[in-house]
Amino acid sequence: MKLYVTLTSPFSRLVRAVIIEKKLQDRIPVTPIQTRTPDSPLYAINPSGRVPTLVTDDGVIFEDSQVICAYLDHLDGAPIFDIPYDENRWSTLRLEAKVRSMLDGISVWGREFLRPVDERSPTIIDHETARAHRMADSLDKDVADGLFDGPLSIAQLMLACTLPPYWHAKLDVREDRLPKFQWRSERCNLSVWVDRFSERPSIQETIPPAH
Ligand SMILES: N[C@@H](CCC(=O)N[C@@H](CS)C(=O)NCC(=O)O)C(=O)O
Repeated sequence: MKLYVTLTSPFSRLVRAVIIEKKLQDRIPVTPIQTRTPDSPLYAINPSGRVPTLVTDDGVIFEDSQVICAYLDHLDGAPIFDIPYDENRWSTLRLEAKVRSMLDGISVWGREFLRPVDERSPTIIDHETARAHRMADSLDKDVADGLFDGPLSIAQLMLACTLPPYWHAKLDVREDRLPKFQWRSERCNLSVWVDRFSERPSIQETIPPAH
């Protein structure tokens, strides 16, 4: 089994965090691979060229962090991230979808900053900036309401992977990519929660490199 990632991809980071939470490090080597280049070696493995990509021992190719996380969670027959069919099911699913939605937007936003300056779209940047701020406000309230308390969940891991990579105080070198998103200011609940949650080894050990 092999997991292809880029070390800066938040979707890959989520899967890497799940591998650590599930103590699967010895079983699933994490292999960084170049993406978004005309000759990326990933194209021969996964036609979409996206990470995370998981290749199983049988040579089956999985993509998409949600599916890969669920697959890995079930490998040992003792899943910890399954969402039970109880009265909390829909609120848990709703929260996970909300964080994923923010991450999707932030990825589009971040991608604009990877383009040469004269190819960036101010329209997309403005749209995604506004979306990210609205969602950070709303998530700050969700945290205050205790929605991110409780047992470990994919929504929690994803939230920690969504906010810090580019804007964690310790990684402020990345702020040149997304200069307008100061997500911490006036979002105390979110900021405190992210810092506390980020003490987990699965988050610490997957911090993206500065460059
Ligand atoms: N929905 C996918 C998104 C994966 C994704 O967008 N990956 C980006 C990196 S963050 C990628 O591989 N981009 C390469 C490309 O667009 O060619 C997931 O959850 O895994």
